[in-house]
Amino acid sequence: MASEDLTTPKFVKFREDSTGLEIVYPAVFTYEDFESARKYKAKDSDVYVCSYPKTGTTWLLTIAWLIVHHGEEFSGNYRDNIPMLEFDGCESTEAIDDSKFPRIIKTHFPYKLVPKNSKAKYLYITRNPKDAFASYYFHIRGFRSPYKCENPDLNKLYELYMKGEVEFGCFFDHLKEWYAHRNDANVLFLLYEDVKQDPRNEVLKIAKFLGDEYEKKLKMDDGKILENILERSSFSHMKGRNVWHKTFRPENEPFIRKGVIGDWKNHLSAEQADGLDRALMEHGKDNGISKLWNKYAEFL
Ligand code: PPS
Repeated sequence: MASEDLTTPKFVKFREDSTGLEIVYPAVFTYEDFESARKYKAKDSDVYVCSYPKTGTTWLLTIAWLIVHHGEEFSGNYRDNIPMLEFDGCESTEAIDDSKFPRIIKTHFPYKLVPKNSKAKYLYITRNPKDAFASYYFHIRGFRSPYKCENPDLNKLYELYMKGEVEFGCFFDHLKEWYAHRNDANVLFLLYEDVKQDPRNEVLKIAKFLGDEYEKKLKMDDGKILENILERSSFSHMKGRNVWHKTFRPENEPFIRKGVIGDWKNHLSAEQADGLDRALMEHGKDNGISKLWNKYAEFL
């Protein structure tokens, strides 16, 4: 019997019969997980944090949580407070109390699969694909069992990534779909790099988008709430909290890992970096996504 390849992560593809829509999940998930997520009905008050994997989701979730809770952190594990729709499903998402504060929901679903409500708010964050890919490699090193991959190989992962044969499909398709909705009244489109460069400005922008009441609150009391939010969403503070998937990952593979712009230079070959640059240009020909990171050219 051929021995199992433990260097390549494994995925499963699901197809929804009623719509024909397809989605790729890490290998351990089932069609029932997907089906359950698709049953969730978006509420007026919901705040969605939407993204392709490894683009700053957890950071944006933390910022959104802090804004909505006036600077107070959640207690306990983060996924007990913030459901991930596609993995936790409808029931667990509905079980999160939203009687006092809006429910904050994490999702990597592409635009067409996210539950829609014209009153709900949708934050989308993206990050340059070279850093997103490098971060994804470390993600799989930390979560080996969901991908049935004991010894992930960066080169093999790169091949799958370039073909879009990884969870939630192709980075560029995901970005293009959401980018087309960047000017919708209830969508705020953000760059990881902008949050990194000027967190104060981006936090204020997010608060204003979530509602005037949040923006006003941030400025009250000599800006004390704003300062708390900036401190509690900083990389060093978040890294120090033992609330991120604490039971799953080995000590030496932290989920809050490095948090910088340009770390891909330490991990990707010149060919791999070129390949991702060219893919961005190709996919961005007619829509503007290829220019998103022009102002960060010195780092990228
Ligand atoms: S996931 O698994 O898809 O939800 O991952 P995601 O949260 O989208 O991305 C993880 C990367 O974001 C970095 N991160 C941060 N960077 C800067 N500041 C803060 N506060 C912060 N919090 C998380 C995290 O370290 C991952 O990036 P890398 O490059 O791997 O360090």
